[in-house]
Amino acid sequence: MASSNFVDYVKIFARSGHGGAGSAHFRREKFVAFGGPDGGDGGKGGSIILKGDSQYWTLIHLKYQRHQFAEDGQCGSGARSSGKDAKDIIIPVPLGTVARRLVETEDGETELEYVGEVTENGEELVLLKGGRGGLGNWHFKTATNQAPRYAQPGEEGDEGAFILELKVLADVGLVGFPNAGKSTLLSVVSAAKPKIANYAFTTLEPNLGIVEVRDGHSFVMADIPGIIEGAHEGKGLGTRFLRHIERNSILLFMVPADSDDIKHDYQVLLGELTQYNPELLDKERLLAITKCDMLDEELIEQMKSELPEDIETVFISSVAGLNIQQLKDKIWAALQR
Ligand SMILES: Nc1nc2c(ncn2[C@@H]2O[C@H](COP(=O)(O)OP(=O)(O)OP(=O)(O)O)[C@@H](O)[C@H]2O)c(=O)[nH]1
Ligand SMILES: [Mg+2]
Repeated sequence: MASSNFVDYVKIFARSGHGGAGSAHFRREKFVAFGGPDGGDGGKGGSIILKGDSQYWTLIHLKYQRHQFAEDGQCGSGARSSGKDAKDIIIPVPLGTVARRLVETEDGETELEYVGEVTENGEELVLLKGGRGGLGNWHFKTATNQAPRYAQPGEEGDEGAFILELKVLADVGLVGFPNAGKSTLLSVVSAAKPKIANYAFTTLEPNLGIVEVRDGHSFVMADIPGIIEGAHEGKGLGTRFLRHIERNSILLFMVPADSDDIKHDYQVLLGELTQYNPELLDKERLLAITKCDMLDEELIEQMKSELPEDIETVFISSVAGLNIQQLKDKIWAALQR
């Protein structure tokens, strides 16, 4: 695959800071025979936190910063002075970032444990909490122990490996074989400028565009690489890109008008989606027959009797601008349901 700037999957190693130790200090002053305990508390260790930032669209900034280590809290000292808290490490991530932690199971396998996801600007997700600082010795002074030599140690930090993955947040995802005209549609309904060409797998990474409907309404469309029969077994580019449409509300299937068997093509696409994740079939679907400028009216009429029954169908041509507004309206209406 061509090298790509669209980094939607990174593994990072992170460590939060230890808490600083509490101090076991005793006050010493001139003319004061027995100074009391005055050891201050330790500072908090730095946490590792993801923070949603709508200025970011990829995870590429983490590709070369896989190690994220926070500092330890400072130790407490005399005169009840607390050690400084270490700074948290705040990692900006695009909206739609999902974090999972690599954990080892009892039988030595590694598993991914869901930590959470960041979907809003400014939203924070703590990956690893910094250790609490220990309490200084003056906290432990009691009636029977006026001079505790004990102070609490700082709490340990934590470390681990995490997989961060970006799931594109779009309203409608385009599903079709290579060359179906997906990118061309995106290019005519939005300002996006995806690469378009008359060969399979022109699109190697998802493209997003904002589609204006009317009355100032808009929705986000995601153009993803084409799917072929057997994609779930790794054929073509496989199905890894399907994760980008897992959270789309609507799937727009696209089959070109020169297909030999529209019903069959639609079933194959549906089958690949089912193999990947059957829940994808719970989503609302629309079917666009693309490139209708290549056919005359008569053929289109004939085709109408050969369509799959369970899906609303629109005949479009991105090149000729045929029924594009109608398609946008149908998508918008479906999004309102
Ligand atoms: N005649 C005609 N050709 C079209 C139309 N839409 C797309 N095409 C052509 O079909 C070819 C494939 O278009 P793309 O938009 O790149 O197709 P795609 O589905 O994005 O393909 P992949 O990225 O490879 O999956 C290009 O040569 C387009 O010019 C249309 O409405 N009419
Ligand atoms: Mg394309």
